[in-house]
Parts: sequence; C-alpha cells; structure tokens
Amino acid sequence: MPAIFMGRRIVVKFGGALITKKDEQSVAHLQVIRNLCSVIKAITEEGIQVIIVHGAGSFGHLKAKRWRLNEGYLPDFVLLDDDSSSQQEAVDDVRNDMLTLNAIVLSELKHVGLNALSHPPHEWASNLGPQFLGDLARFNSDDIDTIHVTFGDVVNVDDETQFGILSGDDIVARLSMELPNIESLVFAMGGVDGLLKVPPHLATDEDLIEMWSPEVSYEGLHQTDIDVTGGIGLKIQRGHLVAKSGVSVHLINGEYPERILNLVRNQPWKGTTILS
Ligand code: IP8
Repeated sequence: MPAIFMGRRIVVKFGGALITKKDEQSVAHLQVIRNLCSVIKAITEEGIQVIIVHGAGSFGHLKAKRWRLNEGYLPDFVLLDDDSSSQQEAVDDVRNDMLTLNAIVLSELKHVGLNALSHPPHEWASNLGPQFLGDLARFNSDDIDTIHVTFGDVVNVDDETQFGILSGDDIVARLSMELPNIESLVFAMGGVDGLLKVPPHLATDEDLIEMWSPEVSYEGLHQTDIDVTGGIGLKIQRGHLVAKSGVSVHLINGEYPERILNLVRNQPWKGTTILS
C-alpha cells in the first residue's frame, strides 16, 4: 500500500488552448510550456506536490472532430482526403499525437529537474465523463520530486460506441476529489485572466469575475467548430463539483504562471475562484 501523503498537494490542468496553437494541427506553444514547468518546479520547491493533467488543443481536437470520434464508432462514416483512412486509424493517430504532446510536456519537466511519470489514459482508463473507470491509486505517491502527468485522450468504451473522448477536465475532477489531501485545483487557461462577464475580445480588467458561484452569469468562448469536449462550460461544471467537495478551485491565465505561484504562497494573484 502506498504511504499516505501528508503534505500539500495540488492538481494543475494545462489547458489545450494554452499549450498549443488551437487551429494549427499539432503545433505546441513551447515557451508557454517551458514557463509553466519552471513555475511547477518553484511550487515543488515550496514543498507542494503537483499533479499535472494537460488538454489536447490542436494535437487532439482537430482530427477527433473531423473523424467524429466523440460520437464513438460510426460503421458507415467515411472521410476522404485525410491522412487517416478510417475512424479506427484516426483513434490510433490521435492517441499518438497526444503522446507526442505529452512527450513535450515531460521533456520540459525533466529540463527543469523534475522526474515526470506519464499515465496515458488509453492504457488505464475506460468509459467517459466524470464516472470513467480507472484506478487513480497510480497517481498517489509521496515523492514530491515525481510529477505524475496525464491528459485528455481517446479511451475505450464498454458499449457499442467502442471508444470516445475522455476530457482532461473529467480527470482533474476525479483526481481532486478522490486523492487524499488535494488542497487546490488550478485550471491554467490561455488568453483570458479567468472567467469573464463579457466575451473575451470585449473584456477589460473590470470584467473579470473574481468569485464565481452558480448565480453569477459569465461569457466564454466555446469553439464548437474545433472542440470535441465541453470548453469553458465543462470546466465550470467540473470545477463546481470539486469546490463542493471542499477543494479550492481557481481559473488562472497560464501565460502568467507566476500567478499560480502567488496563489499557493497566499500572496495576491489574479484570476477566478469557483465557490461551492
Ligand atoms: O482538451 C480532449 O481533452 P481536453 C482529448 O482536456 C482529445 O478536453 C483527444 C481531444
């Protein structure tokens, strides 16, 4: 049985729109990932264990959308002029693309001196949504210098749909609620300082929602033409579930990762807190 971890521990989601160029197939924002990883290192130096889950961005959503992988197996579906020739091949290709993105994150973590241990969901998880199946004990270790990393992926499904998309947002929710001693869940997002009262392109500093609870209305960009998972709405739903379990939940602009460091140091930071 693994030792029970008694120290401080947080879960951080690197949003896909933050770490990749969302509309260009498999292009990573290397400098953003590098900056995030140095902050993760600084957080571990504060004695806090970090678990990282990353999104897919253009390494997952574009091909999954073209091949309708979020709908599961569609026996009659064909797509011409694509570098995958069937849905099953597209499943393998998206899994490989996600492993490529994951390898970039792992290599940047190693670069700052952290051991990273990867858990590709298609190897240990099945079924979709917050009730997906998979043993989370693999994320439970007391070694603070080992960063467990996982990501949104195409996983097998137990019914006739055969496969589907498990979002990193569902994984962070389960990790935050089921692993012992998680104090915070941080969604590091791209291009926004947190949850906004108006659409992001119209927002000024005054439009940042610092404290969100269900009666507060917000505007968010959900690119349904690109995304196969739930965008900002899914983050809020899962974040609210986690907040209700007693873990503090925050949305922070990951282009300024020092804000995450300030949060864990109890210093002023900018972003949104999701209230229970
Ligand atoms: O970006 C989606 O994960 P998310 C995973 O965390 C794929 O919602 C493969 C599109």
